[in-house]
This record gives sequence, structure tokens and C-alpha cells, in this order.
Amino acid sequence: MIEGDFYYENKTGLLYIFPPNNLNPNEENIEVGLYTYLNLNKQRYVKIKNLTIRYSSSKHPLTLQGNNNIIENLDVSYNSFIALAGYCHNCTIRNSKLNFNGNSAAGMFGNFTIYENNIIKGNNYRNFSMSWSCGGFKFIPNIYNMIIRDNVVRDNLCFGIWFDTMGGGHIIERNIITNNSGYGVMIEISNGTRENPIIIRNNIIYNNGIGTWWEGGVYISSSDYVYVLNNLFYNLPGGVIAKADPNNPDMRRKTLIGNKIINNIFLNVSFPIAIKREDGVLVKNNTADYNLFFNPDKTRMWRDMKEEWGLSEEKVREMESKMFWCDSWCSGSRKSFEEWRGLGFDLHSIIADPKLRNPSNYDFHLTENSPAIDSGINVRYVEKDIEGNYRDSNYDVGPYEFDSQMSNAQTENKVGKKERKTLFIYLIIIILSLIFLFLIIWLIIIIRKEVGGEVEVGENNNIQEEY
Ligand SMILES: [Ca+2]
Repeated sequence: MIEGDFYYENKTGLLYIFPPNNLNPNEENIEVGLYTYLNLNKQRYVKIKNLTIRYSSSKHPLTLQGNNNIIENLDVSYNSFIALAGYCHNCTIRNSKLNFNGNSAAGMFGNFTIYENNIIKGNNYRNFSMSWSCGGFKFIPNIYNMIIRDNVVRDNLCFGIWFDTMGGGHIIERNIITNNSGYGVMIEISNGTRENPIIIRNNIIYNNGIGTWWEGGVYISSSDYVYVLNNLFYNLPGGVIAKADPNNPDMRRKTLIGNKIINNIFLNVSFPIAIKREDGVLVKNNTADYNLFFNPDKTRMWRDMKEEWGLSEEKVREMESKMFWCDSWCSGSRKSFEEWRGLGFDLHSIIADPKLRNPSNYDFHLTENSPAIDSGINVRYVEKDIEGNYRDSNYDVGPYEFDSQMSNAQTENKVGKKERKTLFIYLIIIILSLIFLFLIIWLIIIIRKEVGGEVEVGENNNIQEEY
């Protein structure tokens, strides 16, 4: 037993403690948790806030079912398995910390449920397998229309955000997803539809999947209608990897249809885009276009893989400054940009320095000479940029619209000018009308004086009464 530690002996029912700093246990208040979890069962319109749950040995330290509940400012960290669990529809989980849990942070989910402005850090410290379940967010199965917004998802020993066998309509936006050991976002057997796609937009995804073959970015695995729009991919082995699974007997795993990879920046990414086409699967109507690619320095993947693959120093040097696109495993069939375009992809995309403000310090704003400015396509779902500003009439590539604030200000200015102009015209009209009215009255007075100057007011009244 070490100082500050304690244990409970079941047989005798005694609690043994070793207080720190030679404190006398007879003179201190000692708090002992009697429950290892909090199961709130089915609730509606309940708000839970300012609660900390730590060191729970339970599978699910906090479970909440029902609908329209709000979880706010919670710290559910250092627990042994999954921090939040339960079906909670139309619920909101916000401003909370879900860090360093044994398996994953967030399994609580429901239709129209929102995760907003949370920190999801360092989960899966017990190193559960990525082929099973782990990570920051892990949702399974059959839930629609969730929103994952403005979260920081970092340092998880697994994927950052993992949708598994889910429905359509989810939005993953404005998150910072970094330093996770696998894919930043994994969409697995989760089918959107043309009417209700899964949208991944305006995210910043960097430094994930270090030491892996092509992980780090977004993996669209046997899923349909996933739209990857206006994200930034920086310093990753792979950007967007899309594939179906010919060897699985489940038909749902054999399709990859209608996915879009548009308006994204890929900076220092070894394999920016792979769309795997092979026999035995239905891969069709997938689009990649209006993206920007650049690898000015050296991507680190080849050097990281040098030992594992027994690559020569010459080979590493040859490969690390290149980018490849793939229609197979990138180990087998790597394409140059021209060859990739020959397959009909990225016909309007460019290879150019995006001229970001300070990417090595993770400031990814565009600067004024960036070729990303106005070179995207105006697609639905990205009317606003990562900072919530409306994009101008020509969308930029990447999460930031360069001149959105300026143009918003200009628009406001224009509106102000227009309003002032309208007001001025009204004033002139009123003044002219008044002058005109005075002229008429003056004329009437003149005419009356000349024609009927002797007619008395009283007679007029009499005339009026006769009517
Ligand atoms: Ca623009």
C-alpha cells in the first residue's frame, strides 16, 4: 500500500486507507463512493450540469436514456471504460470534458442529438482494438441526424470520431481533430441518401495516424452519400480514403455510392485521395473535385515506415516529397495527378501553395494571395465557413472564407448606404410636397381675393349646411 491509496476488503467489510502527508484519519473527513456508476434511466427535459465523475470501474459511469435532456459542464474522465452511454434522443451534450477514459469518451447517442464544444482527449488508455471499438466518439448503430460540432478531439489512442452502422443525416463540423492514432473520422457502413447525406464540413484535421500507412484523415468505409466539404487536411499519411469490402458476405458492405470530396485543402498529405475500385463491389457516382493539393516539404509517412518496410534511404527521399492518388490500395496502384485526372477525378482541382497564415503554428487562415480564394465551387451545405461567417459569392477552398468578414462588413456598409439614400429621397419628396402645398394654398388665397373677396365666411357655412 502506498501513501494516498486505499482499498476495500470485501470479506471483513473494512476500508483501509493510507492518508497522504501523515494526516491523522481520525481528524479528517473521508469521503467514500458507494456507487461506481450513475444510471439516470429514462428522463425527459432534464438538465444535468456541473458534475464530475472520476475513477469509475463501471462499464458505463454515466448512463442517460430518454429525450430532450441537456448535459452541460460535466467532467467524466479517468474512468475505466466508456464515459457516456445510453440512447438519448434530441439531447445536447455541451461544454464538457470527456478525457482519459479506458475505452472511449462518448457512446451516448440518439436521433437529432448534438455534441457541442466538448473536449474529447486521450481516451482508450487501455488500448482496445481499433477493429473492435474505441476512440473519442464511437456510435453504433442505426441512429440518424446527429450533430458533432465545435469539439476538440485529440490524443485518442484510436480513431477520433467513429460512426459504425449508422443512418444518414449526420453533420460533423468545425471540429479540431488532431493527434489521434488512427483516422480522424471513420464512417463505416453508415449510409446517407441523396436527400439526407452525411456531411463532414469545415473541420481541421491534422497530425493523426502518424506511423500508419494511409490513415489520419477521413475513412469512408462501405458507406454511401458521405460529403466531405471544405475541410483542411494537414500533415497526414492519408487524406480521404474510400473503399467497399468485396470479401464480406454482407451486401451492405459492398457499396460505395454517391460520395463527394469537394473544396478541401490537402497540405503535406502523402495520399490525399484514394477511391478504391475493384471487382465484386458497387463503386459508382463518387466525386472528387475543386480540391487544392500541396506538399512543399516532406511528408513524414515514408520515413516513419522506413524500418517497418525496409525502405532504403534513397527510396524514402524519392517518395517523401511526392503525392499520390489511388484507385486501389496505395501500395499497389499509385497514380500521379495527371493519371488520377485521367480517371475523371479532380478535373478542376489544383496543385498550388495555399499560402496559409502560419500552418506550422496551426493557424490555417488564408492570406490574401492564396490560390484557394474563390477557387471552390458553390455547393449546398457550406454556405457558412468554420467561423460561422457566410461565404461570399465565390466559395474559397478549405474551412476559412478569406474575405467573408470583410465582405460581410461591405454588405452591411452597402445596406447602410442604401438605407441612407432611401431616407434622403423620402426627405426631398416631403420637402417638395410641402412647397407644392404652400404654393397651392397661396394660389387659392390669391384667387379668392381677386374673385370673391367680399364673400363672408358665414355665407359659406350656410351653403355647406344646405348640402
Ligand atoms: Ca470567396
